[in-house]
Amino acid sequence: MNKKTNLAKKKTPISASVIENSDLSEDLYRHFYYTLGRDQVNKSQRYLYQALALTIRDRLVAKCRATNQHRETTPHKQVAYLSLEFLMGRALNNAILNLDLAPQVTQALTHYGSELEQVAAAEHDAGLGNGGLGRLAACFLDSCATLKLPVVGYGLRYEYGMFNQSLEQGRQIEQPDHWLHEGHPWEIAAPEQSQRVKFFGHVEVYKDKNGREHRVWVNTQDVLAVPYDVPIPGYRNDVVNRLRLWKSEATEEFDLSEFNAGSYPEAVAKKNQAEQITMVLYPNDASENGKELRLRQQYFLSSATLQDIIAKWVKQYGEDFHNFPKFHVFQLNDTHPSIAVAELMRILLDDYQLDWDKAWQITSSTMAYTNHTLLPEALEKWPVRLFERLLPRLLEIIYEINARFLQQVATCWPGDTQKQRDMSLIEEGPEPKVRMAYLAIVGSYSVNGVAALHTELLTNGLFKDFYALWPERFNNKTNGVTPRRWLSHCNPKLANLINQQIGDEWVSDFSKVNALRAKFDNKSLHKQWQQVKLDNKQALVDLVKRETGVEFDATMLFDVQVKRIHEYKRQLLNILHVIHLYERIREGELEGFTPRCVLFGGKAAPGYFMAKLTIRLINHVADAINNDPVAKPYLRVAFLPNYNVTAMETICPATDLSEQISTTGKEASGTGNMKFMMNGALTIGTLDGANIEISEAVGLDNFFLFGAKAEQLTQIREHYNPNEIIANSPNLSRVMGLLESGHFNLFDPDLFQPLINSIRDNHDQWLTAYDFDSYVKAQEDAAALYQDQSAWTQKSILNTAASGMFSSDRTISQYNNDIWQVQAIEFNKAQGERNA
Ligand code: B1H
Repeated sequence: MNKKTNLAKKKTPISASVIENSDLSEDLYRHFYYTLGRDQVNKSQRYLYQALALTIRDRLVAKCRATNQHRETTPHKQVAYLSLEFLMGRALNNAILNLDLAPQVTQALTHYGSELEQVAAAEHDAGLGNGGLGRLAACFLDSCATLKLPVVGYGLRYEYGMFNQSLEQGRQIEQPDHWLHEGHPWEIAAPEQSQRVKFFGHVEVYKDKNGREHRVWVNTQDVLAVPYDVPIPGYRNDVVNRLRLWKSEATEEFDLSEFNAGSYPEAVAKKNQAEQITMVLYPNDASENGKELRLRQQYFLSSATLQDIIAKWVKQYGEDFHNFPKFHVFQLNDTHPSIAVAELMRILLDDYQLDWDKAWQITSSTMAYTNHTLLPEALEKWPVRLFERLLPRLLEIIYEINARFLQQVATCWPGDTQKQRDMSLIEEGPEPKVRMAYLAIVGSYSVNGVAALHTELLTNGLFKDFYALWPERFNNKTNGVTPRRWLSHCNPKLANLINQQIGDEWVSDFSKVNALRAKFDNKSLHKQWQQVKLDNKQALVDLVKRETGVEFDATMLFDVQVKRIHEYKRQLLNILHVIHLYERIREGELEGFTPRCVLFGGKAAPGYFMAKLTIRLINHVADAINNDPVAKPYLRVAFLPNYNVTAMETICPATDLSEQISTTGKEASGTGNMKFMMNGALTIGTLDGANIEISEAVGLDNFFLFGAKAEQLTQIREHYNPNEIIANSPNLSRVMGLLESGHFNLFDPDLFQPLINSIRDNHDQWLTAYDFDSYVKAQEDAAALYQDQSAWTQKSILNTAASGMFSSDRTISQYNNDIWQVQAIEFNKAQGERNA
């Protein structure tokens, strides 16, 4: 049967093939001219971008529908990945890469005298995340689609994403990121699938005619959750998964009741209150949020998502939930959506009248929790009082979960009441609090950390009592990043070179990159490898010049630290080393000096004083050095404002030396470290997070290791005396001398005193002084090696070659094998034809 008659017989209203086979140039013109109503006069890059995005979206929608249908109609298990953050960055180039449309797009744009690079630059980053945790969720979605796994991301459609950062006299200034301002062509709203989410109110108890007690949550103030779907294309495999982002809106009757009472303005004000929920992303990365609105966001996401999935279940299977765990897994991205545990219980108990044991069996065999941090300030605890007011029914359920759980604790540790207090979901004290991580552990069948060391510290530290109770529940899933965005797309020159050397299968099977290893000593490859790096460095030189005015020199060593600004990440240690290099220059200690450009980038949480002061210090030091003609041939320093996903796409291909220098035990994994490694940077780092696995994969000969080890920490902290360390270290004394002399804050005495004090404090958690000398030594090794370009290039190639295991495809395969156990989507013949 030929395709035409086949389609005609099935009466497919509009087939995917119509779109796929239609001419991309014509579609682009149609969207530009008709959908957007533009003509040649106003052919700004922005409209061209929008028209192109819509053109590509047409092609995604068809595949997305086929994938959805498969997911919803075939009786297979699926995963919902719940996350308060999805740091997607730009979508256009990613879609073009994954659908293999670059040649057609380039051709189509010639009619407008435009190039893809300029058009793509008109897209705003979707910055719906803070840092690593949000970007990990985005990489995971790419890998799930590429591995054809039926996984749907669920998040919030924040009106304002991560703030835009600018600098004024070295200070961070935050500006709102109204990323939706010019529209978001990738999303498709599905208002008919909206859900109602309840807040406030109280619980009433009544008995039915059988004498059974029912608890009803009444007098609530409801908010509507409206879904917006964003397509997530797999790499050249016809699968297009979905990211569903919820927007909060006021319910209609809410408005109406007020309106009837004659209070129109009040009604509109309430509407604002409802819409506030998804107004803005909290920019606090791994530190305290604690605000009521944040808890509202968390419940809003959890409730809307669970209701959505349950509604579909009921439509398909009726109210029999017996098999629900065979078909659904909820992966909780940190504790942020962990209220889902109590919410699923509420839905099953209150909306579908399941008994407690049945509901608990279903809940605790569908939830899985990923922990991303050990930092105490990031461990979520919500005041019981807040819960009582905002989510009274959920608090009752949490109390009941806790009561039953504590019986288990009592059985396991008879008579040990301290153990019960330690493990209780409720922290006692003047202001009792719900410990969200404990709720997540108790309610999940899997708990994982994000790197080997991190998981070890969870099981024998933070969660050791829970590990003793349920060892089988705990597992490690070392993070990864997608090689599509973080190598193919962002570093096309290196990707081409790798293709020439080993073929292109690495793009979807990144373990294959290991084949490069055999060529690490190939001299002609060295030359090409160096040329690619030089070209990429030139692109970064241009970016740095444009954004900061500082002139980098592509022949110097590029030393880069870009990530959130946090004390534990120790940007302060890095800038102390920069001051040390400056002192060497000033003192004429130039023997063996390797000229270098040091780049910093990253945002500080708006209320994080020490992080903001660190940004000022970096900028003051940079100014002093960049304005000193003596330093110019040897050292240049810049702070790139507004570091984001798109900036990283230019930064990581151009980096020689990747700074991963957190205090041991503090960085759960890190993922920037992996992006740099893939792109052939060498790492200078501590044995922290995934650095450990990186150094093992590439070998310590190809990694600049320094700093205290995890097992030494307790002892070091016990006798820590930084002033003595400073006094005994000529280098550190000299650096502190210059810093304390006010050289970098001539007009603002004492400006940097809080930073100085922190270094000199016996209780300095970050051990800056302790690690300084070994850091300087590792930096000297790196500088010396850089002077032997052939040796450096060997190690650069070996780093890329050894980065195979840091693909998020590997990570996701492990999530699937060990936790989810869902089957890859295989379109059956009919679906395949519909999709063809
Ligand atoms: C990570 C966070 C985080 N861990 C709270 N925890 C947030 C916590 O807005 N909040 O309230 C936001 C983010 N983020 C990071 O996760 C770790 O620090 C990294 O080491 C890790 O690589 C990343 C992904 O696992």
